[in-house]
Amino acid sequence: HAADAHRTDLMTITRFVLNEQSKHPDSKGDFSILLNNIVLGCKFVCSAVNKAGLAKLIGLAGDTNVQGEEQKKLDVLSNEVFVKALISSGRTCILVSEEDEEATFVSPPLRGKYCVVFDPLDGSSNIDCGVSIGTIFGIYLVNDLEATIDDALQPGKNMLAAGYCMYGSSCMLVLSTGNGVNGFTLDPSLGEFILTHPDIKIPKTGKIYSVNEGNAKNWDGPTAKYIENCKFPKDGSSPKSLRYVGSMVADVHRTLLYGGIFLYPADRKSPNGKLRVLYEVFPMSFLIEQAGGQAFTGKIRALDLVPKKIHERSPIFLGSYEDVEEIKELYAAAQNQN
Ligand code: P6P
Repeated sequence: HAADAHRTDLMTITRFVLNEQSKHPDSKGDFSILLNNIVLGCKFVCSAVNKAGLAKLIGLAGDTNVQGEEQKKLDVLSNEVFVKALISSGRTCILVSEEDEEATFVSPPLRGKYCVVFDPLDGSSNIDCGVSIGTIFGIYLVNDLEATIDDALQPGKNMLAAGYCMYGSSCMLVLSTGNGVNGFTLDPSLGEFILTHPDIKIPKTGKIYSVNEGNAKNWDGPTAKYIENCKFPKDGSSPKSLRYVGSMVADVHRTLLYGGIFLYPADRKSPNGKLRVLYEVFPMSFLIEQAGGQAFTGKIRALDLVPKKIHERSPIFLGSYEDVEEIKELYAAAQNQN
């Protein structure tokens, strides 16, 4: 009856989070309440994204966000939903969103002890063509509730939890609270995320590299050499395949499940790369490390970075342990030559 038990013993994300909580006897459940509000936000956005084409939500909201990108209605909607869900949880004191130039400070009585950094709808330029997009989030503990912006500028290694929700052919939430990585798939008929990918481990090496080859002329030496090796392996092995969606959640999700490496390097055009430290680089690096992989900035371990600004960017190389090790060696060799 094991198979039946599996089918009828539904491990919902709510149950999973409460099980995690029971491992911390002194916990009062604040973290579980916070996570459940994030899950609620993901369910809402999943529904809105799936209806977008019909609900004419697609199209420009007219405004532009702090990144100077045209803001689409779903961006605005998703951001509002997450900000409200996080504040109403009564467990946050600072919110940093990709969509908001300034951090949001939560005042009493709804103030709590967590800082949440998030991109409510990453990859949103892909909304109109139906490519998978996603929400990315990370959670820090804040010791002094009279929080300042410095409480949001913590190194990624301080994160208590990180995750993403991918809105694609199915809606999948991938989460780590520091004890490995688990994947939950939304069952729309139940309105529940069900554990479908327990204890995800990234393969030690992969046959896929994921980068925007259109930036090749701007790459530095080590990146150019690494990509060259992917295409023309010196050891006579077969070349790697290129897979690049252009939506970070989709590219990282595939890397996590199939192995390989995702790269958004620095280049002459963007010396700090394009991806944002707090709510893209850190959460994805946290997950990849928890799954047994590595995340590297070209100089240091990504999670050791200490951001100075909430919308700071960083180059990122993340994925299978051995693949990232190769590019680390190329950067170290270049460093030694200088
Ligand atoms: P490029 C989407 O706009 C995004 O922020 C990430 O989701 C994605 O990985 C990256 O930008 C794609 O950037 O320059 O390759 O189009």
